[in-house]
Amino acid sequence: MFGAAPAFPDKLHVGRPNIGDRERLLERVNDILDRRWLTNNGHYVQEFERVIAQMVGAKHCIATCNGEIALEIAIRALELKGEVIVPAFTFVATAHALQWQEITPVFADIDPRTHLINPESVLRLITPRTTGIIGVHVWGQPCDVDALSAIAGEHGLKLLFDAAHAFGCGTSTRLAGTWGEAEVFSFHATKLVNSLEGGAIVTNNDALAKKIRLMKNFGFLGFDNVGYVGTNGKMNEFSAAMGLTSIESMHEFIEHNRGNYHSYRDGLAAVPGIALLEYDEEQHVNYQYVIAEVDGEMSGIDRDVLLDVLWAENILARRYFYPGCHRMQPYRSYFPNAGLLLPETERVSSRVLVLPTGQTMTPADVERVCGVIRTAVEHGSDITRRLERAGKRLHGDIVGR
Ligand code: T4K
Repeated sequence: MFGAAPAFPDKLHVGRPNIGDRERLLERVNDILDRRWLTNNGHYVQEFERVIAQMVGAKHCIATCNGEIALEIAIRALELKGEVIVPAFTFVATAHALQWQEITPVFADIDPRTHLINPESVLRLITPRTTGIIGVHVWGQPCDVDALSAIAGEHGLKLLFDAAHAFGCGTSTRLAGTWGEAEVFSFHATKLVNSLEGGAIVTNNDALAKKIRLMKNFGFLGFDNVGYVGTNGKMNEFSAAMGLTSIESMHEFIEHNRGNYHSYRDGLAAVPGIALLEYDEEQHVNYQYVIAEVDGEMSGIDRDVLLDVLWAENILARRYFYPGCHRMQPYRSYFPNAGLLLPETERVSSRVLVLPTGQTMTPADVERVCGVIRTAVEHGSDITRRLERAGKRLHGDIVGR
């Protein structure tokens, strides 16, 4: 979010929240008000934690106020320091969670096919100062967990996963939630399952879970007894009620997303230079992200021009994770030449366009988006010339970025 929230109800957005059963949610909200227990490890937070732990097969789940704070707490509880290797192609929260604690994020490159951290790139970045690796299950696809675990094991590094996108995702036999020392989910409004704002740390490590639980509650060991430097990372009861209600509709959300993904695939199949990221449908996929890669030469239209066309048509596609964390501050100043070591991140982040999906997108909406893309590609060079003449960047101008 940047500046004031733009309210565009008539527009097709990436990130429009999925809403579960309203009646059920309101019942829970009323119950919370009746109980007069609004936060601090309340009834619904405990239930939310139990449901998640059971679902993903982890021994412990600690709910938090958001995914970023969950990452910070997990990083601190794991005692990471010095340098930690993360992909450059991720939401900036992954890097900031380290930098906020004066740990240097060292940026690894990605596999251009999956957009996931490349273990060979990780290997090349290990130094005596490295203490950990954070793999990110980008778009919900599981990282190459075996390769990352082997590297972490050989070099004595802690392995943490940012599973912000990956709730309900995994391989064919295992959901994200039990890999590495711990995994972190986000339940932000834009995620498949949302608790308005929210996150969770899941782990099988008893001692780590205990420490995280204390850290997210100011370090309190008991009344008037503080044992750690803690923070306030607690989830409130309304968020947990929303999260539980959202989980109950999760399979409907996934089915809806799956339908949208296949409609996009059909609608864009014959468009030159536009390729959708292929999910491995043998795996658990939540289809929360529809990722198009725009090859400007083949399509005759640059990704950013196509984005402008979509915005002009009230289709608010996004360029996640442009321009890559290494090109954002403060990292750009710290590592001005990082791009030289990140060729795939540079290329992928200049081509990716995230298209709207989720419960609010109907088949007709998806067809409309595909139609605009088909027309834009057909008239690519003409549109580019006109936009240049007008000197206007629509999507940038509207949100002020
Ligand atoms: N790690 C990874 C890999 C992540 O992707 C994220 C978050 C995190 C860690 C951190 O987790 P959290 O601390 O957020 O729990 C959005 C989300 O805010 C963010 O959660 C998400 N990743 C990221 C990929 O996307 P912005 O800055 O793009 O948000 P914004 O305000 O521009 O909204 C995105 C779209 O959603 C817009 O089209 C508007 C629409 N929207 C948004 C909200 C909040 C709605 O239609 N309704 C809404 O209520 O970051």
